[in-house]
Amino acid sequence: MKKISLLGATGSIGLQTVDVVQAHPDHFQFVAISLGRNINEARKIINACSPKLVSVMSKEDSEMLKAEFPSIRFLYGEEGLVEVATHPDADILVNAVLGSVGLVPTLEAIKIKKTIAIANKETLVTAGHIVMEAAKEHEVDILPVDSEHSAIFQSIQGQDESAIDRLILTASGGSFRDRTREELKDVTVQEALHHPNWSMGAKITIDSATMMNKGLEVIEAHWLFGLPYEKIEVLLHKESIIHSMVEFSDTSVIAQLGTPDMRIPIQYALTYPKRMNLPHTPRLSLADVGQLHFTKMDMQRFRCLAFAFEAGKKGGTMPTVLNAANEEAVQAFLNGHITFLEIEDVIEKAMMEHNVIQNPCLSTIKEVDLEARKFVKILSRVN
Ligand code: MN3
Repeated sequence: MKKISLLGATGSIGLQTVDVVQAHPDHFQFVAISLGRNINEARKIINACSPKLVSVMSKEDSEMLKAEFPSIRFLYGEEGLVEVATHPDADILVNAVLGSVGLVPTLEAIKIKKTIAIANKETLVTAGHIVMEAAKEHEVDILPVDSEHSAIFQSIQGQDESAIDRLILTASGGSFRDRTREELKDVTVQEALHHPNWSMGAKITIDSATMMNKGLEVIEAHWLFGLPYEKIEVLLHKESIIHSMVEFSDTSVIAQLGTPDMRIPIQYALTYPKRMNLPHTPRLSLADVGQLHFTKMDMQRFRCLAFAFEAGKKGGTMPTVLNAANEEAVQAFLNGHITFLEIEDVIEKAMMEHNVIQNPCLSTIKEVDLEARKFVKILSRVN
């Protein structure tokens, strides 16, 4: 029986993690979960999984739930997240929380040698140097949950890692793959929220349409697999069947394929290095798929991807600015304050404005994050 702590239980990855755990009640058990404000969903998960500890965002919600479930311990806020992440009974922490709140709990879990399954992009994008160093120091595995990184991770099992020449991350292209920049000028929030292959939350769906999601994944891949940005490539692959590939020095390429279903990489992180059946996911039929398509990425068309490579190469605090500016810009777009293409403009301006600080500590990262957000808010006429 593997005991699991889960940060971000009611998000898209969180709910699919609950799904995987419920599909294998003899193998997996939740001991602690955290969630934000979705109390109705929380009740369902608590009833189905009976964790020992639940952390929510507000004190009021924690008190209300405590009255309903007296045998369960309830906490709230940042302290609650750390308690969930470091629960003594857990074997593995699944970090599926949105935003930078996942960082400190993850570092605390690493310190007490919990295996980390990471789906929270900000943790590696903003503090990859700190997280990977801590993981090395405490001999902790950081297991990828995102489909691209899981594909790379699966492709390098048993391989000579010193012979890796290139990581090739595939990108579906998001909701606007086939549109020109001219055609992107007036797109609506509704159009942007419609993703052809994956069903995800609003923020990541917009990030897929701008290609920022892939950009953040490039930075994550750099930290997870320790390769320079020159050895990381993105390839447009609209079917989302090949989830990513690795090229070795003898020119061999190993790829991981599968039905686009996030429960596959989530489950692999939970069962690693073993595998288990996944009852409700349809098997991949390449005969039905028929054709797979690949196109070189156009960096002028997808400017956010170019920004991410630039931020990654500049290093230090620049990825924090990229991420914070993007979060605020996406929010401003969703709220109707800026247009779709202005997301790119404000990120570019925020990056131009910033003087990189190399090897930042947590408090510097936090400061830079707040500054970049403030800058974007003013720029996008929110304040
Ligand atoms: Mn992905």
